[in-house]
Amino acid sequence: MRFLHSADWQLGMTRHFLDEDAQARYSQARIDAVRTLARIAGETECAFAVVSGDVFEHNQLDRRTVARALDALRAFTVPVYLLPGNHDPLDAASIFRSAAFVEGQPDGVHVLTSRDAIEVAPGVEIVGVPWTSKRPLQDLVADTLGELAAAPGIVRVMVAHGGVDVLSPDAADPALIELARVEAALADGRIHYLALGDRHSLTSVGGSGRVWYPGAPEPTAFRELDAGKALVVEIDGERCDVTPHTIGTWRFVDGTYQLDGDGDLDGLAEELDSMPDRERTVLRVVLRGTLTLTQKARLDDMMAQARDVFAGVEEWERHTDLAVRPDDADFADLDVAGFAKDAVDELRAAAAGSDESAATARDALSLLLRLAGRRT
Ligand SMILES: [Mn+2]
Repeated sequence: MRFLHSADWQLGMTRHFLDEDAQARYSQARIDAVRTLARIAGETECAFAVVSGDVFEHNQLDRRTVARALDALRAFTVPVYLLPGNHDPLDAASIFRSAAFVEGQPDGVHVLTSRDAIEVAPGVEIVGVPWTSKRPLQDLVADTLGELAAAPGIVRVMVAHGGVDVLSPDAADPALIELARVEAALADGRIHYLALGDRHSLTSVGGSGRVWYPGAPEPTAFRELDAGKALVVEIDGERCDVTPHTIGTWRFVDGTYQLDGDGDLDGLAEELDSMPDRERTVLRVVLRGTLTLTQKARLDDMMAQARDVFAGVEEWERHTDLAVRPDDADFADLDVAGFAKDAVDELRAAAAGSDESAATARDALSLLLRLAGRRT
């Protein structure tokens, strides 16, 4: 018995560091990911697919986003079971009850609206644990396990959402899933797999090999460790084999660069040029070191060019520590005269200080050098 386990699609998500054009490509990639999941479910001969919560970014999305999601879901040739999570809880305003969803819902797409066991194939049951609010006040998985009895001959997959106590630093959260209870239920045969969602990084929880977060199918943030995957789970008697498949096409890349001269800038330029899939890569850079004004102008040019080709380039201000030191050589062959030369001399005098106006003067000189076309 084989099935596909995905989660955390969060369709409709926007990212502040993407411009309009990159955001459109990112949204499309996330819809395409749904079709990739459908293809993999077919190719690996899965009996069904589960999405363990947070299918949608929130409950108030425009009709078009819902319609496009449902259109992509039509690509599945096996039944798909969607679980409401904390982003899209099954409350009064649930997106799963919206006209856009209900009118467009394909036949094979089901929403897990209750904790009742559903027979999805001969001898196979799903037990969903839907979120009905954004902040449950108890461990919903423990509650549901308490209502279950082992059913000999039935393979049971529980589909749930949220943090697990052994991984969460926030012990005060009453909704945390207690892993010990889950492992007891696996041991006595009440369930055979717990399909979780919420963490965007692929994660196996505990020692059973039967409790997994597949992670988001496309990465959504820099801190994620192993996003862009989905799982094909095969349960056969005592065996449970879990195989990750790569779905995602976008990358979030962190880089820290020590820049103390032209050699370091050459290295940075080479690294940016050799990165693959730049139009689908969001870069976050931490810049450290000391550059002359001319070198800073060259760096600004490089970053401007990178912004043109990468999906996004963020300078991580909080960790950036880049000093700019005007150097006589910066101005040696700057060909200005008259009032322009007077302005340069005034700015150079102002730039020597350490206050805010000195920083402004250095920025102005750096821009002047850039505009004057200096490169070395
Ligand atoms: Mn979540």
